[in-house]
Amino acid sequence: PQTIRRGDYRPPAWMVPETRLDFDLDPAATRVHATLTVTRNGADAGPLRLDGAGQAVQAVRVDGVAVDDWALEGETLIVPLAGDAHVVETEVTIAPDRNTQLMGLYASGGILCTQCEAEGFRRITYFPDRPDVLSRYSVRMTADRARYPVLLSNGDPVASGVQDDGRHWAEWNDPFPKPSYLFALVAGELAVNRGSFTTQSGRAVELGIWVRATDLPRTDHALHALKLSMAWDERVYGREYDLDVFNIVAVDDFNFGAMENKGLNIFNSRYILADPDTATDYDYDAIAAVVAHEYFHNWTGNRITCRDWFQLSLKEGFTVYRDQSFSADQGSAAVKRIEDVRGLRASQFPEDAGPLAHPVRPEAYQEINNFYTATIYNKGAELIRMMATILGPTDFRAATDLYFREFDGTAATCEDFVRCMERASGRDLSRFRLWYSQAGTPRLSASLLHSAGGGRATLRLAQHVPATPGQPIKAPMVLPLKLRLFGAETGRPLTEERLVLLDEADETLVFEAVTERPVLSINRGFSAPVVVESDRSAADLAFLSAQDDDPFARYEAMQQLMLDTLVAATISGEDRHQAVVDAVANTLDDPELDRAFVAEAVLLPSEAFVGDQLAEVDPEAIHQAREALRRALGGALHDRWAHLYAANAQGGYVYSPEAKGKRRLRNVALGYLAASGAPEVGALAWRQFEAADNMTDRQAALNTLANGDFAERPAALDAFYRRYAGNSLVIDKWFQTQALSTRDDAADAVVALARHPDFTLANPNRARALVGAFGVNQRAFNRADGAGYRFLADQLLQLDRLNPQTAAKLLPPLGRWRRFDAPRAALMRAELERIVAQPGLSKDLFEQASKSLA
Ligand code: B3K
Ligand code: ZN
Repeated sequence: PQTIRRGDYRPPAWMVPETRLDFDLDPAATRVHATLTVTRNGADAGPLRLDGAGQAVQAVRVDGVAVDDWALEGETLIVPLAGDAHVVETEVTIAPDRNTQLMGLYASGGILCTQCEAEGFRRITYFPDRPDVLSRYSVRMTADRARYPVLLSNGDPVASGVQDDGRHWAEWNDPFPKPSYLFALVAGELAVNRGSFTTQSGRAVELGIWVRATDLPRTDHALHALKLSMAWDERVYGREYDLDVFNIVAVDDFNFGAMENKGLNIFNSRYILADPDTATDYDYDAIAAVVAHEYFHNWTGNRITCRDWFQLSLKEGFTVYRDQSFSADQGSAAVKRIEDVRGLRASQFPEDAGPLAHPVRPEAYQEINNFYTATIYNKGAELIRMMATILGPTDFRAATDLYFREFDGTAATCEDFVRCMERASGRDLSRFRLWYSQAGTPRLSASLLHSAGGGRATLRLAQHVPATPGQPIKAPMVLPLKLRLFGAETGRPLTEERLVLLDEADETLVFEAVTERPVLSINRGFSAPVVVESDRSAADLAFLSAQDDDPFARYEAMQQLMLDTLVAATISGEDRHQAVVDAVANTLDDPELDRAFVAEAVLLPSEAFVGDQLAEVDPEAIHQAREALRRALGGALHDRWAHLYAANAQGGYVYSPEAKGKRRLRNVALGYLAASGAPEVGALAWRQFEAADNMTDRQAALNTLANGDFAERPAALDAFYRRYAGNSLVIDKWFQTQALSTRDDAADAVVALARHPDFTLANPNRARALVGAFGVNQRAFNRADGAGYRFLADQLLQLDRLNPQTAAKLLPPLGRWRRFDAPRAALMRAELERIVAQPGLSKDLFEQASKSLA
């Protein structure tokens, strides 16, 4: 496959100011007639080159006259043009019902819909399918009126009519020039939940959430989240919506979470549909976050788009930062930060430490769909957050205002964004830019010395950025570190919080008048996305977990204490449980703390995260060590868990930060009760399972029962399956719970579930629920005999024939072989080699598998 390089960027030879699309919709054969007004861009004398994929050219006309001097170069249509401005028409036929890749125009449960980012538009019609060609679109759709009563596209509806052959048509106009990846259409039998929003300048916007009629009762939460997002973006960034309508459509088959098409977002139904009986608190939060994310793209992505795909984090990193800030404002900002860091550590840190590591602004790719990664999204968001921290709120807002003013209507670069940050603040971010070009998670070591007599404390900081593929040597980065010292004896803060910008390999900070032994609180709020290695003792960590005034630092101290304990137990079998038990008891006994925070703080780090701390992952030893600590916590604090379980029971279901916090803590307590081995737990969990008036509690009870050996286990799995038969989003949970099982038989159960009549690789949510979840079940996936590796490779090879993009997304667990013992590494490599050798493999899967072998 061909490698595309960032340095090879050239401006387009032709622009397309106007695009007219005429669709004659039919699932088996849709005719697409495209009329492009093209103008030569600069001095380039070359022909017009239009990207295509999979369709056959039926006709080409230039300025109204049929021509036959066009040629195909691979799938690129080359049309020679004499002058500098022409009208070029093409006609093609495509088959949405045979589109299993779910890119371009496809059918999902009888609905015709599109997904064009990154390069799906070329599967619909011939076009310069690159983000820096902005065009004004007008779209006409004609379709069977009974099967496709609703016809939607970008922008505003302008006309519609009925024909006497049973078909009808609609025309939509989008006044804002946009790249082809933001094109969308939807045709289907859809019901709508309507709302309205009046913008700060008084524009009335008609909102619509379109779903199957039976799903309509589950759309209020999404609609509410949309209104909150619109108001938030006005208040926090001064960004107003710019069309008269904003539509969202939910479909069941979708490669990603959702898509920000201008004025017509298309969503995976799992990020729209919710009611208490079928969606957990986690689902509710994720829906609000994704609705906000896609809405925020209207400014960060659509009004200002990306010049080329290497700049993807320009829109994704910034938009994730924006949706994280939005969610933080809806409830506990501290808990939101904890969740985001947990996510970063679970997905981005391993990526940055493995064979697929790449900078936030990559240098090269074979398949751009492989670069919609945690690095581009979540590390990208951390970069924006660091700049916001360095600039402070006033300058950061001035900088984003400048960015919106200056780049509105253009296709911009990450460099353009950083320059706005510099210009508005007067700061020099030259060295900060390394965050865009250097991959790898920096490691920061911090050691604090105190000379009791002189009252002086010395903090030595040293950073190191590990080598990553193609980048053996790294320069020191700019790390914004929030830190503070506390007195070990009095518990009082000894300093104010300080923001230190570390930009050398090492640096020493001196604090005077430190009259008692200081304890270091560092990287408060997770101000820099780094790994901190400090020499803080268990006692100091326990102290911080109880005393630090920064809630994130408090959580972090507890996590570090737990991690140190688990690492020691894994390596040498050492039992240091008591320190953790005491610290957890302390946290549980603090009545001032938010319930949701307590629930997060007392959870043990995942097995995978423990593995990330070790030179070589021993999945079995880690599992045993973690289970032993869970048992110890469960047993030693049994009465507290039982008390919390009872005290946090609630009457009727409410969705509010307080109610969520109580549910969360109560379910964490249930988990620890189960770990304690207390005999009453099976019955307790079963009662909760049966009596629950919401999915959060029902699924938590199911997880508890499904992970253990309880007599109630088979009945719970069976009852859950029967109760929700036909609701595919809930059946996904049923598969996922079993794929994440901590039981000894998890791998065998997963292999069997892949033969369950409800399992299909054709639906990405279902594939992710079983195959994706299994890949992150460290112990089961890495079973010593390689059964997990073989299963994943088998599934990927099958899925690749249907949907390469989703297959490639599920591959990374196989690429972690360097982290394991030689026998496991050999088994993983053998599966990767089997994948690479497969004839007809997609370039998506080839790129990920071959890089994973290197
Ligand atoms: N921009 C889309 C991602 C499309 C993924 C294509 N491989 C969703 C989002 O980030 O909002
Ligand atoms: Zn996005």
